[in-house]
Amino acid sequence: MIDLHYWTTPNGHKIAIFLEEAGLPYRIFPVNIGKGEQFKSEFLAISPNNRIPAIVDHEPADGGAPLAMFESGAILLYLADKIGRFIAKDLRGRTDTIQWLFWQMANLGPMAGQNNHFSNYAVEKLPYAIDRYRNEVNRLYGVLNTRLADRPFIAGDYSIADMASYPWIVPYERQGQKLEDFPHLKRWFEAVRARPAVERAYEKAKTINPNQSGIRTAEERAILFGQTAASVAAAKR
Ligand SMILES: N[C@@H](CCC(=O)N[C@@H](CS)C(=O)NCC(=O)O)C(=O)O
Repeated sequence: MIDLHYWTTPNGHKIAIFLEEAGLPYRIFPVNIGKGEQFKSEFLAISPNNRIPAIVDHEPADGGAPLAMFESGAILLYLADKIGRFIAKDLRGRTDTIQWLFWQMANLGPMAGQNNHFSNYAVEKLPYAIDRYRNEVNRLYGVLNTRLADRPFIAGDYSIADMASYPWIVPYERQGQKLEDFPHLKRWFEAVRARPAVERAYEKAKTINPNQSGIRTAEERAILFGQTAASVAAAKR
């Protein structure tokens, strides 16, 4: 049994998609990040960066105590290795999958996150910041589009690299991007979206958090956008 500590955001969707694809038994522990539940001491004990997602694997391969993990890329890699699926077994295929997984973690996710912040959440509309991140996301969508020109999925076969990137393409409109400009990305996006496991993951999200609008209340904004080291230190006391 896997415990998934989760909220209905792109990084959360990645792991829900994996678990649905894998058919592994799992239970969801919602962590409402708008309400500050990421600062609860039980959650910080498994995710010290106060971010979802995190997992606890109650049956790790070494037969030892339950194993807790945070960081979605590390979790995807761990789970893929655990079941021997969604990552190529040969050296070159495995390396390819891992490098595109890291590409998502270091580029597409953080840049899309900042793009969303400055375009949709920042009270002060800063043209420099908005342009900077929208352009960078546009560049990254272009990188993915080129990558997908001559293969069905990011690392050839469907893999954790696709599960990591897909949730960051879903909000392409909020990202100020047009899928029509990226035909290979669009074809891939539609293929991943049509997978029954992906559909199930997003359906489950709606039951956990019916408010998928992305609109934040003043209370949520204070919790999410005003964090300093003191926020975590205060939570640990
Ligand atoms: N690199 C981390 C990023 C996780 C992350 O940013 N999670 C967001 C939701 S998508 C979160 O938990 N935010 C809570 C907060 O900002 O306090 C990962 O991929 O797991």
